[in-house]
Amino acid sequence: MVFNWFRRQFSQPQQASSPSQQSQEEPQEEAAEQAESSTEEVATEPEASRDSTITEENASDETSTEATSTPSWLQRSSGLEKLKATAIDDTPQQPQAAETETETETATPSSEETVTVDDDEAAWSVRVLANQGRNPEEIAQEEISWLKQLRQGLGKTRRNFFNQLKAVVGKGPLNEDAVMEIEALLLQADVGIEATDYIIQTLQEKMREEALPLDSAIAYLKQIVCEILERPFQQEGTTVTFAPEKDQLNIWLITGVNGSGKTTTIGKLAHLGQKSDYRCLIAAADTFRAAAVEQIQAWGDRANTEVVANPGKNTDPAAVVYDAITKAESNGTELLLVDTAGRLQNKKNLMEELGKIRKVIDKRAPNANIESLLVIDASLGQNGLKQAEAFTEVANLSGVVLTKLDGSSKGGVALAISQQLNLPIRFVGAGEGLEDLRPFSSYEFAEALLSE
Ligand SMILES: Nc1nc2c(ncn2[C@@H]2O[C@H](COP(=O)(O)OP(=O)(O)OP(=O)(O)O)[C@@H](O)[C@H]2O)c(=O)[nH]1
Ligand SMILES: [Mg+2]
Repeated sequence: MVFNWFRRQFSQPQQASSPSQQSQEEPQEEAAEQAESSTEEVATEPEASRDSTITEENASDETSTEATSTPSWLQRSSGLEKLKATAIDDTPQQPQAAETETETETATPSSEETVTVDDDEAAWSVRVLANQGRNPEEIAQEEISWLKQLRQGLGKTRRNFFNQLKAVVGKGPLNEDAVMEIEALLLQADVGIEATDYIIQTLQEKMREEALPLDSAIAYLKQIVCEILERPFQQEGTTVTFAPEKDQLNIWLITGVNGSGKTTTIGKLAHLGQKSDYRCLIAAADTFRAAAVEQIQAWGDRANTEVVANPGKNTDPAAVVYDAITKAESNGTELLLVDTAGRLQNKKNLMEELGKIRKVIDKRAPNANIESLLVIDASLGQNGLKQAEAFTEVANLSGVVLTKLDGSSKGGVALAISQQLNLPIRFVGAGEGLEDLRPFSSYEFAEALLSE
């Protein structure tokens, strides 16, 4: 059975309720308890029997003598021993079940045979997955690797934030001065004024009720962060899961300013699509830059996906898209990814060209599921947001892909996007490789940004 990465089960956006209405002491999620209990089992295991890396095949042999609910690779992990010691009560509000369970959702990613939980970050990844109700049996190396990567990408911001926060709250429970210092930290992390104001106000309301020690302050901050990130998903007509429909044509138009990571994102999406068993096709509609066709062709080769292109001079990008839709219809393509030229939002003629591409798609494929994603380079901070309005107007945006979270980005821009643009973040990129892009999960992002 093929694992559909687009429909990967993760914690769903909470219903619109303010963190200030929610208790910190909510009962632990069942799966989190399971993870916790597996930690206890790990802790009681003799040291000598622990390997950090074993194959799934070996693992299944072991389960008969171990507790049945926890795979032996998880029980044996030395990294997991530390979970119990480091765990704070930061479990989110009851994560809900996945939106719609399909056959593919329950499958396990299976590109690698070996499951390794050999360090704190892998252990952290397992805990984050278990907290979302994931059965440890279903967790695979690929998901652990991705979460580690996300956490590493946000590592600098997280460490800065924690060290400074510790210094602030080391003096005692949070007070007004401490809140002001947290405000400065948030602004430095690119969270933006609007989201920072909201966070600070919500924190202050909470503090009027009770003084917060560090652990509770962090747990509460995570709730606020999740609430902000999830708000755009609660608009009418916005789905939580962002997956192409099987056996239908889905067209995703990828837009953004120069160098934001559009072409790279298309390559990664095509790869994710192929892995998730969709028939994919790429339209090379960046006809502006001489080397653009070659570049997307190279990504197509890497992702094992055909590219429709017209390498001639002064080719009309809308004509390429037209041809690509014709091809997609004739060969049963399910996911057509349209690469476009980078353009500044204030370049009128280029924006008009993009508007024309969108119109051709709408007209030529009225029955397709059409989505339009703005690729934003996270390392640009607030500057990356200025483009959005103009792109929304001409391309009718339905979401954002946030790239380069592994670089010098501070990560907080995700909050600014959600608060200021009210567009759902659909994917995050954290690296230049084929595997370095995954669907966005607000819970995982908040954990990666704010877990010590
Ligand atoms: N570190 C890192 N680099 C990335 C990521 N995504 C893209 N890049 C790099 O950013 C640069 C620009 O990426 P492209 O995909 O060519 O960007 P583009 O938006 O298609 O650029 P134009 O077509 O010129 O507008 C390349 O060097 C990519 O390798 C990412 O998530 N992390
Ligand atoms: Mg490009």
